[in-house]
Amino acid sequence: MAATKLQTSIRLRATPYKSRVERLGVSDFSIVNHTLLPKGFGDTQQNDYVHLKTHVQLWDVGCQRQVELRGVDAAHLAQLMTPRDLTNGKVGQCFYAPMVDEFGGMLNDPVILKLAEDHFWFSIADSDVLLWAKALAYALKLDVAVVEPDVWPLAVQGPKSEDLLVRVFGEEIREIGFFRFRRLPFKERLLPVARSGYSKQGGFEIYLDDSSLGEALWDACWDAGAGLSLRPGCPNLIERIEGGLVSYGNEMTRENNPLECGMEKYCQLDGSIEFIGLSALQKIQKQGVQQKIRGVIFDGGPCPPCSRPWPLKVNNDEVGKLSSTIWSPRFNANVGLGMVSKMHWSCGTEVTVISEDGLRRSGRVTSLPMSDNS
Ligand code: THG
Repeated sequence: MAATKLQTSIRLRATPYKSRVERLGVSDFSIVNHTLLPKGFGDTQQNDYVHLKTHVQLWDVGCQRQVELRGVDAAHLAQLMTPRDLTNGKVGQCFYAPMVDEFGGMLNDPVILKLAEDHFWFSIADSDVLLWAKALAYALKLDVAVVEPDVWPLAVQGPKSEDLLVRVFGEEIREIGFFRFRRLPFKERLLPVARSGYSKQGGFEIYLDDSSLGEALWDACWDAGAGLSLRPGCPNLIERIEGGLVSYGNEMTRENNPLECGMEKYCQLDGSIEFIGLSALQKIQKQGVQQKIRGVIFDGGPCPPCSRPWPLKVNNDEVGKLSSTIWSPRFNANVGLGMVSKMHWSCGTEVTVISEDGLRRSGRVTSLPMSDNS
């Protein structure tokens, strides 16, 4: 069967880096937040994985759109939308934070940037946070502007990221702490540059706030890569699964609560802060959750990435589902992420994975991130 192509349109938004990723041979796209996300440059996930862990990559993650809250009530609205305690946060900090609805169901898992006491960006995963935030601001008559600004993150990931960005922004790059950002000059602008990103290999995210400078920013980073084996890249499925980085819409949806998703540490449930979903989450915490996200390492030869959930079985009983899967060179086995029920979530539990090619593969439950003795 011939491969079908995705037909683009204005509604499926391009990022300011599109001409550059096309020139570098992008071979696959996905859509996140109604925006194109490059998913490959013709090489295998396995080769991209080795490169990411050894060198440095430039990722067009413009699809990580921002929802901006600005005004007197911005801090209040930000706190209403997440169980994570933002009250002692400093300007220049980033917070990985679950967002939940009134039932405690996951709405998103953004990185929140505190730009000023009255100014926040929610750098979102794939759901329409803008509409939820606008509705809350309107219904609660809050004094806050809720907009999607002209901001397009560009990620630099891998062990040589710091050396690369020192060439673009200077030595100050080395002083940025994990999940902190500084505003650094680029072409008459001051761009927030954070030590963060959707990999565990170290790196930075540059929040370009003027799409007309997209090509110039890409080129400045690209040209700085001489001698560093820089390649274009994208979030790598193998590295993400091994690192236990969960993906909204895959590992979790509105059907799940943050306590099932390994986010207890980002949930302040003692009543000291008020947010939408507090009483629901307190009740869930009291009852205890019945499932949690776990890793699974399983055999049976290289499996395809899953396009629907794969059942996990113990003695023919379904005990969970894998929502992301791929072959891992590091473990010389397949790796996956998914919800596993309470009776079977302890590490080392043996499970059978039913992959969509019909095979029954034997595996075991692991903690996250996966470690070499997993
Ligand atoms: N960067 C930015 N925006 C994003 C993502 C990103 N939006 C969408 C998506 N990724 C959101 N999901 C995540 C998931 C995990 C992390 C970041 C965003 C992450 N987690 C750290 C970890 O697991 O090691 C924990 C960080 C902490 O504890 O503070 O980095 O990647 N801008």
